[in-house]
Amino acid sequence: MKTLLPEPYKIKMIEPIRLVPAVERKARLKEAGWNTFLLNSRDVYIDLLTDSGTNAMSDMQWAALMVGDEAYAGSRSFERLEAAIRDVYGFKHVVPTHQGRGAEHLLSKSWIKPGQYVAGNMYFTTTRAHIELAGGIFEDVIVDEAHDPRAEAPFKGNVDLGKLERFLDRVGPQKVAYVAIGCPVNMAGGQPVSLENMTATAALCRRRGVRVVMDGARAVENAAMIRAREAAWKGRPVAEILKEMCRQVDAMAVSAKKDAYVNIGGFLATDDDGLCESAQNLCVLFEGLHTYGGLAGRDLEALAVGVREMVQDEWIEHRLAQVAYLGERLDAEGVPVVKPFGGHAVFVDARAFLPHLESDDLPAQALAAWIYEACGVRAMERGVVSAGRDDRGRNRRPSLELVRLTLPRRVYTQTHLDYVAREIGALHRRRAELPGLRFVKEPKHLRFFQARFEPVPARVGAA
Ligand code: PM9
Repeated sequence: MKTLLPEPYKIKMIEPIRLVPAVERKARLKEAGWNTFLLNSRDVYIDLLTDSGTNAMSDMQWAALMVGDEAYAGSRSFERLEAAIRDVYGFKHVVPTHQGRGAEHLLSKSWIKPGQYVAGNMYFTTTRAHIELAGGIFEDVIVDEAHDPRAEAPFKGNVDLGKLERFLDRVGPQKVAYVAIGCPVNMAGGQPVSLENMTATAALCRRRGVRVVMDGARAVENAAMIRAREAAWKGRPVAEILKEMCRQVDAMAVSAKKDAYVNIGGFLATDDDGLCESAQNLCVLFEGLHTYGGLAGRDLEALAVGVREMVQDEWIEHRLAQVAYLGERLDAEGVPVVKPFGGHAVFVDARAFLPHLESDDLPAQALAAWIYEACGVRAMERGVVSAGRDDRGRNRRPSLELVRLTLPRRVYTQTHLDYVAREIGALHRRRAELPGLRFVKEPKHLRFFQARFEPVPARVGAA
């Protein structure tokens, strides 16, 4: 197992955490309806629910908050953000939004006509929800390896060009609003897309007159994986690779709560004047004026600094090394994990962990609950619950049934990761005792956030 190089930072401010006793964890889990999203953070010891908005800002980001220009219109903070995004990503226009789904909303409403398709490399929850709200239909064109947690290809996030071409032939390019490339693919285990594949996808779309959009929430992590895995780009600066990725697409929707180390924010970036005009106009309806998009001036400042910090190679290298370290530790404990490791999280294969459970026993939802109960670590389900129901009301049954252990940036140390691996390893050794769950409350939209569950009675005796 590789050793983890020391963090490229030291800690200046701390926030206490506490492992609540086992009986309390059991009670809190029941109160939360066995949904880790409904736990209170004070009851969580190590919080690996998400890396979204949970990052630690740098001293320079905190300092930047103080110069936030809170003018309603024409704020200097927006100018600084716009300049940072132009420099780092290379797009001409920037429309800020309160977070990523705000940008998805503006994009979907601007470019999707009801009945049109959006083809992409696997769905993401909020992205598909906004495609569908705009009247669009999502079509998955990711490579087959992405659906296999045990396949060890370096770029399991790639678009399958054959699938995309056949799809365009079948429906006709005029029925396709755009092709969306998630870089990397969150729901597939944070798997990256190669630059070769992005370039080929963009060329195919250009030939067929179809626009291409990037989900850039973790584009820097994707760039760092290209640098590590793609021969033509080996060792190149992440900043250079990121710019090249952006050159391939017509627009990019970004949740800035990931790569850019901030706690809130998002934006839409493009060179397309028409999209910019439409998004700016929708922005005033749904987000706020087009120079603040629902954010305070200080948020824009912290983001402007974060955007420049995120492409520094030593930061991103350490992040990827932390994720790989946790993955290798879990692997050594015998815990089935998705490989290769992605950039933001280690994904546990819940079907392989709990082979005695059926899909209707919601193995990943159950495993996330039992991990919390066992050791106070909060994780997230990424399986049948997250996938929701199709337009006929049937449960979608994704090939992957995963529990995500997500690392917030610059928050936890190696000892925290060692604890997580050791405790989940111990849980794995008593996996046969663990029951499944079933829904008792199922909200209509993005059900995984607010659903409530209970243990499957037939198996409760075994727990
Ligand atoms: N991702 C995550 O934890 C937070 C919400 S879902 C639990 O992974 C991608 C690839 C994302 C993403 C959010 C969004 C939406 C878009 N694309 O949460 O609205 O991973 O900022 O971004 C979450 P916002």
